[in-house]
Amino acid sequence: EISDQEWQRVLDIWGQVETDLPTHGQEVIIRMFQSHPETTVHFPKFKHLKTLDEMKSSEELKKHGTTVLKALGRILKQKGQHEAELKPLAQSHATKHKIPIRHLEFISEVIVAFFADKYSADFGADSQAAMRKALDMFRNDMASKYKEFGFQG
Ligand code: HE6
Repeated sequence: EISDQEWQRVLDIWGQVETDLPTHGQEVIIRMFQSHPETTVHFPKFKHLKTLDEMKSSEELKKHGTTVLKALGRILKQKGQHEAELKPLAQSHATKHKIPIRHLEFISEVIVAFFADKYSADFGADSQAAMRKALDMFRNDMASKYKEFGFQG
C-alpha cells in the first residue's frame, strides 16, 4: 500500500525529471547498459554502440530513453490505477521484446541510484523508499500481466 504522501514524493521528483526527459532518459539507458550489459542483447538497434562516447552521441538512444521515461511517468501519475497504461506495455515487453522481469528490476535500481546521485538534496531516503515502492508495484503488476500474455518473465 502506497500512501498519498509517498505518491507525492514520487511525483515531486518526477516533476524535476520532466524538465529534461531526453537527458534523464539517456542517462538511465546508458547506466542500465553499463551496470547490466545483459540488457543490451534486447537492442540490436544499439549493437553498434561500443563505447560510452558512442552511446552519449547517439540521438537514437536518447530518443529511446525519452520514450521509456515518458511511458513510466504516465504510469506513475496514475498512482497505482495504471491498468490501462500498463497493459499495452506489458504486452509488448512480454510478447515482442521478451524482457525478463529481472531486467525491469535492473532499470528500477538504476533509476533510484541515478536520481539519488543527481538530486541528493531533493531525493533523500524517504523519497528513495517511496520511489522504490512505486517501482516495485509497477514491476509486480507487469509480472501479473506478463503471465496473462503467457510469458513467465
Ligand atoms: Fe522498454 N519500452 N521499457 N524495456 N523496450 C518502453 C517503455 C525494450 C521499460 C523497460 C519500449 C526494455 C527493452 C519501457 C522497448 C520499447 C525495458 C516503451 C514505451 C517502448 C516503446 O514504445 O518503444 C520500462 C520500465 C518502460 C516504461 C528493457 C530491456 C527494459 C528493462 C524496446 C528492446 C526494447 C524496443 O522497442 O525494441
